[in-house]
Amino acid sequence: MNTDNRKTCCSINRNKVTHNVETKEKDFAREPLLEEPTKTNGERVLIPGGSFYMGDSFNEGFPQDGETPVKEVEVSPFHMDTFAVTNKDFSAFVKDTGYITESEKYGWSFVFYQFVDRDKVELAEPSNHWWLPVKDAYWSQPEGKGSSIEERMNHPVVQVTWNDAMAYCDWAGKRLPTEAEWEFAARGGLVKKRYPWGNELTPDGEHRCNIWQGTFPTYNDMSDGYIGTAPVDTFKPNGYGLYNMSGNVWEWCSDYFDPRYDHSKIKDPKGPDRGRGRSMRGGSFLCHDSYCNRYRVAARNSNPPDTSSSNLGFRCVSDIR
Ligand SMILES: [Ca+2]
Ligand SMILES: [Ca+2]
Ligand SMILES: [Cu+2]
Repeated sequence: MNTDNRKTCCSINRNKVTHNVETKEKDFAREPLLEEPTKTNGERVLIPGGSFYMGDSFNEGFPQDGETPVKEVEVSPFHMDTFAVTNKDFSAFVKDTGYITESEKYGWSFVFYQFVDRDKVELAEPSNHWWLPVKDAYWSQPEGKGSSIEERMNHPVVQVTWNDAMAYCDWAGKRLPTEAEWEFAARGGLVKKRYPWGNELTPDGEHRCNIWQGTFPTYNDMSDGYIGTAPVDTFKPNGYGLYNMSGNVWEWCSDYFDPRYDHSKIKDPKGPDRGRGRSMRGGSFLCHDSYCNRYRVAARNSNPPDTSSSNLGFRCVSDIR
């Protein structure tokens, strides 16, 4: 990935270790499927499909990310998991299959520096970045030796690569969403809004997603309640009943990433045929407006398919049969 002048507060890739507005608008508004969605509605929701305006209507993204121009895109109905894949879910997969993740094979993964005790944890190599390559950091010990997911079974699994996510999907009989599906779903039936719930970050002072408050990357005042990951059912869901589409953890998508998003395929676009990385959406608990505002629904990012970090997970979708 070309990261020369991209603000990468909440993403990092393995290759980086070596150095330290339309004239006439159509009415796409639709009624949300659920008036007041609750967690008891099951583990997945029906995303009704239809046409929507994909991309950044505010021109506030990073130009290199390719969030514009806004284009009219149609997606077919599908099911999306209400929550990101949790540590509990991923444990069941590993138990059943004996799957070994890529971080385990590499022997290290990226951890945000504030979660690393440098006296106790060994680095794979020296680093002055806020992303530290930590030895033996992987999904069930996300911050390296001595860390554990025991108290975080209902949090999103992290330290999983795109390839790991694909293996999980295969086991679960599901798949990763395309970028178009992810964005359609994240918008929750709203049209041209900034976040899954509207345009205001904290409507009536209420936090609706897990990002960074304070001064990135030094001081997080945690006014949303979380310094790292939050349980997958934290905050109110969007109009489709989906939790934490914005913030908490980045979510892998199936597409290859290309900043020049193909405008010609307006029905169920699956992204380009090749690319250096795979797309990811939604931002993470490290996003802050001062540095990386990618917790907006239109925001895009990518990583090589073998990269993992402590703020990157995924959520599954399934076709309607
Ligand atoms: Ca937070
Ligand atoms: Ca998310
Ligand atoms: Cu970010």
